[in-house]
Amino acid sequence: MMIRTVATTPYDDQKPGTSGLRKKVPVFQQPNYAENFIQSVFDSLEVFEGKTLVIGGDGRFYNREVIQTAIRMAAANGFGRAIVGKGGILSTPAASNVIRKNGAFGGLVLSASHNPGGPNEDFGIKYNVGNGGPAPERITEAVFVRSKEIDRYLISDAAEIDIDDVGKRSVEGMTVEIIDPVVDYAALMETLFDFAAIRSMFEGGFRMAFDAMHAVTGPYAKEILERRLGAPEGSVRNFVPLPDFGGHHPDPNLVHAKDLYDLMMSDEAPDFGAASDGDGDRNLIIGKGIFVTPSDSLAMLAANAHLAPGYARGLAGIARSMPTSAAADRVAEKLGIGLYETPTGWKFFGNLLDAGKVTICGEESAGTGSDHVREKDGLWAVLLWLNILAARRESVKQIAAAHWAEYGRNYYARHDYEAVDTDAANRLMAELRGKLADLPSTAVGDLTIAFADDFEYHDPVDQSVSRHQGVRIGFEGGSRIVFRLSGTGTSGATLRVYIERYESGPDRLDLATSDALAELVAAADEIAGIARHTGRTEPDVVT
Ligand code: VG1
Ligand code: CO
Repeated sequence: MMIRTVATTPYDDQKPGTSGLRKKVPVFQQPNYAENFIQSVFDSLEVFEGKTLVIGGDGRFYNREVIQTAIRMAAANGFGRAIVGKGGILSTPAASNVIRKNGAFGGLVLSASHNPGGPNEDFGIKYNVGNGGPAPERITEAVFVRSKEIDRYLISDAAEIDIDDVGKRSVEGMTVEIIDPVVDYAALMETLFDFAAIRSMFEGGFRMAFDAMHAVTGPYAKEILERRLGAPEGSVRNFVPLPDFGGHHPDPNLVHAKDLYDLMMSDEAPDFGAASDGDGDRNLIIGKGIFVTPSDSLAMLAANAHLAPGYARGLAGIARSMPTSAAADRVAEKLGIGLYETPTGWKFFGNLLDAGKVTICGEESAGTGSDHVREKDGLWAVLLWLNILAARRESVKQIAAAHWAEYGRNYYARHDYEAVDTDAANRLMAELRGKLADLPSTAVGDLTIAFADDFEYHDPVDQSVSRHQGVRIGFEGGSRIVFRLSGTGTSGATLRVYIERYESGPDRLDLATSDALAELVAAADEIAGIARHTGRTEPDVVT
């Protein structure tokens, strides 16, 4: 075995986005592409000599190759120990837990999350820091700077490392510990939730369908839901992780988890339906006959969290990303706790969680989580819902109706325009930003604009400032439209338009979302010129 210093030349496109570096597999397969990025990460960190690095991924195509590379590079760069999920598998929240539990220096999570996988689809690499959460912007910016000047990387020429058997090996003096990816995570869940109560609910005939979408949560859900909680075999579907996710997008929304949605709306619907994404950090919640928007789910989970043992002490505060609806704000207000509004991306919650300012966090993009790890956590959200259902002995529909009656309802939808021409998308945003000052007080149809700004976040813990995080248009009466460009896509640009309207009248809690939002949808096009700039008259995905 020998450590080699390999000369390389920089790539200019290794800028981490909302959640790490994501590119098409053929881009990652270019000579030294993954190596350059991993070395740029290592070169941007403080001293880690002898420390522990966690390595895992969501099992997608190219995962195993990069796991091998990452282990060899970690050894060559001086890490003392690598903890690797068996088969190269660790869900994102499980990786976060392994980092925290072992006091690791950090971790590499190989995933492109909800993006499709396969030889011509997406791959990704993300670095997480010692608190278990995604690296803050200060680090991701340093990585990008480094990636543009890198001229060498260090790698061991060790032969292929066995990652398929639990146990310890050694590479260049670095210990490689292959661990079961599920055990620690399942144990953590048992400390948070009333497994006995959920188990007896299943014994009483409660039924659920969990769609793992052929992605990483399959083995986790099988173990926790079927083996430990006693859900009948077959409750977890599509549970075998596949490198191409069976050719589907492992994105738990109403488009890509349509089979589950159709089941939950049918006469054969079980009591509860849920799904998770490629790397296990997102969740979709559907009750019998009712889809719960992620924004509403955050609010309902926050309002009921005290019913689970892990949160019986109450919540310190709630954080949500800016485009997420204000439903959680009303819960925070009632509980008399803080509500924090952050930019899109889980990395912005880390400081608030570390400082003990918040207990629960959420994003409209199907991400919910708490201070148990520093990532959003799909199965955690499913288990908290199950715990609440077991404690309240009511249906999802009843819980939602009671919630809306108490707090009012934030009708909400996100419209995505995918693979839009990048220049056209940038022009749309630039034009919008250019006229923000003129918008307040102007009328759009029957609506009047109350405020218009470009969201800027001042982190209350480390005082860092993040600018240009999305254009917000607020209307008199409380409705809101947000425009921003995605930072996770790999082809062209994705324009996201987030639309929200609040209603509290008892006779206005049961509208169809599309009807409730129709006027705002028209206003969004009028204000931003979506069709004019992009040539699109309909969104590709509505969630
Ligand atoms: C999207 C979501 C964001 C989420 C991010 C990573 O980012 O909007 O809320 O945190 O994906 O999720 P963007 O920049 O495309 O809007 V995951 O589950 O893809 O790691
Ligand atoms: Co994800």
